[in-house]
Amino acid sequence: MEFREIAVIGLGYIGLPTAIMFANSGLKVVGYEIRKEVVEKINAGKAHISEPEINTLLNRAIKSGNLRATPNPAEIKGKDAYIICVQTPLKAGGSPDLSYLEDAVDTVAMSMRKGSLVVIESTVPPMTTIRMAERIERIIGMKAGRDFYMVHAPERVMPGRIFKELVYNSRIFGGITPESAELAEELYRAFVRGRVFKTSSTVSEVVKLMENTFRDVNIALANEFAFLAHQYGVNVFEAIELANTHPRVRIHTPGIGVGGHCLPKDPHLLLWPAKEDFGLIKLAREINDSMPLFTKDLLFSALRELNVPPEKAVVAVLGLAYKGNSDDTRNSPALAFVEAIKDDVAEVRTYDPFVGGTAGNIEGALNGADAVVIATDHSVFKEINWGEVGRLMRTRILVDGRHVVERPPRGFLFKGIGRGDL
Ligand code: SAJ
Repeated sequence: MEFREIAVIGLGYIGLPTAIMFANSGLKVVGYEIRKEVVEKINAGKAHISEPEINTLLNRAIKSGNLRATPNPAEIKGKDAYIICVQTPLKAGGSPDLSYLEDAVDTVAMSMRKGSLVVIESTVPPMTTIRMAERIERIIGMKAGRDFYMVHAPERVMPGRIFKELVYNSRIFGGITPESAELAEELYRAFVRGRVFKTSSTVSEVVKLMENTFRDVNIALANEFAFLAHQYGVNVFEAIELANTHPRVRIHTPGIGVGGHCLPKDPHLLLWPAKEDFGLIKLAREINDSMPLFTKDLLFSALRELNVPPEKAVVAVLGLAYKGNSDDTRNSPALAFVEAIKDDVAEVRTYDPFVGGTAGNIEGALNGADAVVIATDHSVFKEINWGEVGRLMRTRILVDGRHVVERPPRGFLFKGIGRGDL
């Protein structure tokens, strides 16, 4: 089938870049987005997410007439393909909230035509794509795999490199039928240069969740190594660097915690439909979620060492984003850390060059402070002249939650996650 006109449902971190790539590859793309303020910004050529190159590429897509956004479902009728990129957050109890996905699938069911290809890019629990195909069958009476095609096509892009990775990363297309996967490859070859692998929709769903669960469990292992390093009096980063000289060892980086919209959530999605599991994946989640409190212990041990009563302490937190050089604070361990200390110290000041904070700059955050805690590995924090800014502080305590500082600056009482050597 020749793909000429498609609709992208949900213009967020993944949907908008994906819609732009298809539009700039020559397809006519209508982006369906329920947030009217987002629709207006996009049609004015202004992206609501920060990603290198996005405004240039968005403007090209809008000016060419190949992309427009709309909140009106009537404008996505009869398309060749529908790409669903909506969020699949967790509910308070840890179970997935698939309501956004179900609403999107219902909208597509009422818009699609015979022969349409429906693609779910969202990260979903295993067996969801099949269930959504059955949902469409019930709504419009067509037969999945015969009258319409359905695929799970997970994304693997890293914020900050989305446009490059959309083109060059390998992709997996999991079809409810082999023909569905073939059609997905034909559609995405409009811009995908990476290798393409085709499989079933359930294998594709499990693969995506395994990728992020693998990462989350390995970060938890690195965090446990850091915990042990404090007891053995070693620098865990030196040990990791040496261990990683082994050709088949790749130990991850310990830190203040695991944030973002993927790793804290995906292990729960992977386990959700399972009747039982061994407990390793859940325990890894608990270890990673405990790291802000581990960092709080480092801070309070430093305050004790210098006889600074916590209730009198002014603490500056540098970094609020969940990862370096990002403005995304979703599930950020830095925010969890601020929450964990704010009722036990006199004052918490925050500064993040990408997010903002209570202080307008580093000096404002550190002036008169007793302690500074690095909670995000923004590159700019690697350039801080601690000799200079230290002079602004009342007491000079530095706690490094993201292995930003290699050598403890003179005149500071330094504590770092995994720095058992100090
Ligand atoms: N982190 C560590 N130690 C590490 C690596 C990361 O503490 O060694 C922390 C980071 O600081 C951050 C969190 O974990 O708080 C997540 O970091 P991340 O680098 O995994 O970033 P994400 O969540 O933006 O991207 C991941 C990526 N998945 C993998 O690398 C397997 C990305 O490719 C996925 O597309 C994305 O999840 C997603 O959308 O699923």
